[in-house]
Parts: sequence; C-alpha cells; structure tokens
Amino acid sequence: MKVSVSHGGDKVEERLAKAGVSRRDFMKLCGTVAAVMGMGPAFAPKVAEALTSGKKPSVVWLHNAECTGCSESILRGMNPPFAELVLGVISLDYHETVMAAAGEMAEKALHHATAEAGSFVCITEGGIPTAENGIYGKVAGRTMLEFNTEICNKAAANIAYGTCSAYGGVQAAAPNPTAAKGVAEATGATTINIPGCPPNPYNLLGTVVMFLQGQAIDLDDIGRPTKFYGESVHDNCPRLKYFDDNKFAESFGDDAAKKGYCLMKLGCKGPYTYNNCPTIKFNQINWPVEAGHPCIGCSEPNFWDELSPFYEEA
Ligand code: FSX
Ligand code: SF4
Ligand code: F3S
Repeated sequence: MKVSVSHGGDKVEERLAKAGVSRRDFMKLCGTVAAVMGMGPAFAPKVAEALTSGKKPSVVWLHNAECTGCSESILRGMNPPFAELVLGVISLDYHETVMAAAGEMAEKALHHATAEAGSFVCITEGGIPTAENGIYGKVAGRTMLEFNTEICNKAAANIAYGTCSAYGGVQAAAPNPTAAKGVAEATGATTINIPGCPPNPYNLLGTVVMFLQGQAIDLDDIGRPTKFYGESVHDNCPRLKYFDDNKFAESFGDDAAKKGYCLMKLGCKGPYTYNNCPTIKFNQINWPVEAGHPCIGCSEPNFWDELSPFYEEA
C-alpha cells in the first residue's frame, strides 16, 4: 500500500492551538482514544505520536444516500473540536459538505486525488441506490453506483462510515424502492465498517490511529473492528444490574425509569447490538440508554426492519 502522504500544511498541534485547544486537552483526547482502543493511559503518548507524526494520508470522502448525520457527528465533536483534529491528521482532498470548492473545481479535485490507484484512502458515507443502474442517486451527472465502484476499487483502503454506508441503512429499509445497499455489497470493494446511525467519531479516529501505526485491524464477520464493536451494548450497560434483578421500567417517565431500571420492556435492543456506546458515549457526555431511551440497535445491519418496532420488547 503506498498511500500518498502530505507533510505540508498546518500541523495538528498548530490547528488545535488556533482553535484554542491546549496540549493538555489534546493529551486528554489521546487518553480517550487509547481507552476506546482498549488500552490503558500509558498508551496515550503513542496515540499522540501517531496523530502528530506529520504524515497525512490523502483521503477522499464520498457522500451517498444519507442524512449527513455521520459527518455531523464529527463536525459537532466538541472535546476538543474534533473536526480540527481530523483535518489536522488527514489530508482531506474531497468532501462535498465541508470543501470550499464547488461544481467543476470540486470534480477536478476528486479526479486529481483519485488518479493513481492505491494512493488514497476512501471514506464513504451513505448507502448506494442500485435499482435501474443506480439512477436514483447522482452527483455531477454520474451515478453513485458508478463513481463509488470506480473509486472504492482503486483506493488503498475503504472505510464505510455509518450504518448506511456499511449495510444500506434507512435507504435499504423495506420496501427499499431504490434497491439501496452498503458500499461493499454495491461495489464489490472491501470496506472497514464503522456503523452507527450516527456512528461515534472516536471509532473512526481509533481506526485512523491503528492505520497510522500500521497495526493490523481485526474485523468481525460483518467488517467491524472488534476493538470497538466486540461487546454488546447490554454487556456494558449501567442498567445491567437492574436487568439481572428483574427490575424494569414499564413506561417512559415512571418511577422505575427514573430510578434507572432496565429499559428492555420499552424496547431496548442492547442485547442484540454490538457497539461501545456505554463506554465511549457521545462527546463523552451521554448516550441513548443513559439518557432514558432504549437502544434501537442503530449499528446493526437491517435494524430498521429486523429490530423494529423500536418501542416493543423483542
Ligand atoms: Fe446513515 Fe449517515 Fe444514519 Fe444519517 O451519512 S448512518 S442516516 S446518521 O448520516 O448515513
Ligand atoms: Fe440491556 Fe438495554 Fe436493559 Fe441496558 S437497558 S441492561 S442494554 S436491555
Ligand atoms: Fe445506537 Fe444503541 Fe448506541 S441506538 S447509539 S447502538 S445505544
């Protein structure tokens, strides 16, 4: 693999300093990434080293059929400003939502970044409509099916970010009129899947750190890094003690719910869902079950069909 790396531009420390993020905050974030990776605090300097090595892999980010919540999950990361960090660590050569270029200039940037096979990493967001040769999703006159098939099969590595990109997601829910599929299934390319609707940006950052460190990334049988998706939501849920004691909330806002009892009778799909939400949380602040909402299984393939109705016990 010979992903082109840029050594120019702002260094990650400079970008973070401009955004008002201290070295101390940055080290705290590295500690969180180390924890997400299942390592102790002693691993934080290694994370910092990978993130500040100055090697910035060239990344193109393709948008498909989606709600853009996946990009939002990164852009709204606050602790420290996550977008600054991500943009400091990679050379983001194409991303329709955040790039300044538009129209033909944007297309040129994409063409330029993807001209040489194996020289870039592709991150995809959203599912791919495949019915009638993909006519239900087009960018710049080309179908998503066409340009994803071309680019993903030329990339050194593909990361499917979000459940839609990994497995089809909401577009692929029954009756799926556009025959939407995940990127791997639609294009034949291999993807590392970081599902969630939206996904947790720390799982993406942890994957990028493993990539920068040259670590082998162990995947489960549906393409998810086992470091982040190896245990169920239920396994690490703070309400598990109540589940074990048969103490359940019967309705939203009842006394049992307020006491933090298990939400299984309100539809929680935590036992069937593999993700690290209870330990990493969103913005390290909260996550659905702790906020009083059942897990709807948003990181599982076909969860819209197979794990619904969302508010009924499975
Ligand atoms: Fe899907 Fe992402 Fe859910 Fe939304 O782009 S995983 S609908 S959060 O935004 O693709
Ligand atoms: Fe499991 Fe959900 Fe109950 Fe938590 S709330 S213990 S994840 S069933
Ligand atoms: Fe999704 Fe369940 Fe986590 S709904 S965000 S996998 S708690």
